[in-house]
Amino acid sequence: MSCRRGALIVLEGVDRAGKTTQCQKLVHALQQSGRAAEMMRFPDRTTKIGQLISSYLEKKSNLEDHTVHLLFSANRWEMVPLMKQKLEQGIDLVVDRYAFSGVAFTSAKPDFSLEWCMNPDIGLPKPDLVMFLQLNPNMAANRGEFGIERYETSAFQRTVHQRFEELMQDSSVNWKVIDAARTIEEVHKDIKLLSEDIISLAQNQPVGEL
Ligand code: T5A
Ligand code: NA
Repeated sequence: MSCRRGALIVLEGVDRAGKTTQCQKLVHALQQSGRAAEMMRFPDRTTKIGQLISSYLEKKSNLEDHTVHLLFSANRWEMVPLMKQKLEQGIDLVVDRYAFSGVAFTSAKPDFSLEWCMNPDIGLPKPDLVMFLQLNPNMAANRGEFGIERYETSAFQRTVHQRFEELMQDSSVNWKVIDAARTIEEVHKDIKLLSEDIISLAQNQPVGEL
């Protein structure tokens, strides 16, 4: 007897849009309704590659721009066996950032094309649903702790937002835009409904590839 696979659900958005808050609430809600749901996040700062990335983000070290892009991608690839295993076991994965952040952030730097940035992530498990938490970068800047890590400037975040807009044109990815300028509970309600819908659809299809 084969168990039905879990769904791969990703939350994306500019910094401080509320992704981590919403991922945690969604995992909790799915668990409450009897699903085996787990959270993952990228970058996963706990691995050796993740530690290099974390030190870079905290501005404790410098890395060449192509190099750090490939490290972010490698940090996803190193989790793929575990992701596939969990999905096959019927566990829903709620993922805080994924390849789309990778592309949006690096391609916001001068002289990086979307195409070059997308290449290393080709073949990753494809999310069944990507919810983009839409928040004006000026509003994001007013939420806690903005400005400490690398990339946390309003000018850079505005460019990142434009890159996400370009990525959302890709109709081969199941994007949903969520207005993140509302209360935590209002945003959660939408995210939960969309997730429940996709969970029942996803279990009848194999996991795709980016
Ligand atoms: N990056 C990432 C790359 O360059 N390439 C890649 O491949 C990847 C994966 C670190 C950086 O790495 C870059 C992108 C990032 O710059 P991170 O570790 O995910 O990424 O970043 P964090 O700093 O942990 O998270 P964010 O800044 O993105 O914040 P979140 O998760 O969007 O927001 P959250 O939930 O932590 O909330 C922020 C604050 O707002 C409040 C919260 O309580 C909190 O104080 N808040 C709300 N306030 C009002 N109304 C609401 N609805 C609210 N929701 C949350
Ligand atoms: Na976060």
